[in-house]
Amino acid sequence: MSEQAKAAPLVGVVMGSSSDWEVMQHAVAMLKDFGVPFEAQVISAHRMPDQMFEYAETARQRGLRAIIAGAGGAAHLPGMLAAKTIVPVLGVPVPSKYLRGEDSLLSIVQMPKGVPVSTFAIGEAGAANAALTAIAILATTDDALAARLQEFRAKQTQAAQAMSLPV
Ligand code: RP5
Repeated sequence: MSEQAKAAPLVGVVMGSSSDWEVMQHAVAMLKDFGVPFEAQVISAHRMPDQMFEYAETARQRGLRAIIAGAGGAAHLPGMLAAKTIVPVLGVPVPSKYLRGEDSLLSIVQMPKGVPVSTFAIGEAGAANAALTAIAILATTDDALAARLQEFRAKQTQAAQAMSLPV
């Protein structure tokens, strides 16, 4: 088992169904790349409401510093988690079958005032960026992680500067 897998998780990645994994794996991949200890599991708001509440209620005492929650359709998982914890909840709208995730986006982003969910883009970019935001939160008190995040950004700058066009 890797050191990362053995360490107490700092970020929780949850999703409403295993069908969300195709998108949510991009959050997990980013956390792995940065060496951030995480846990990942299916927690369904409407199929596992009691476990969802328990997860949120115990998140802070278990040491989680951010929760990345992905869901599709009537995507109430991030909002309901946020209702039960003060750990920052980062919501990822997963593309849905009929409305392509616009339903997921609107149901996650439109939280009433007082219980925020930080909401990201639909799909892969949102999952990766939610992880990068969790990393940025952790980096406020972790200089080594902050340096890795700076390096990540610098590589993107270099890649953009090296781009050429066929003209
Ligand atoms: C939501 O319903 C899940 O987050 C998923 O995006 C969607 C469909 O779930 P499955 O029917 O594929 O299990 O709860």
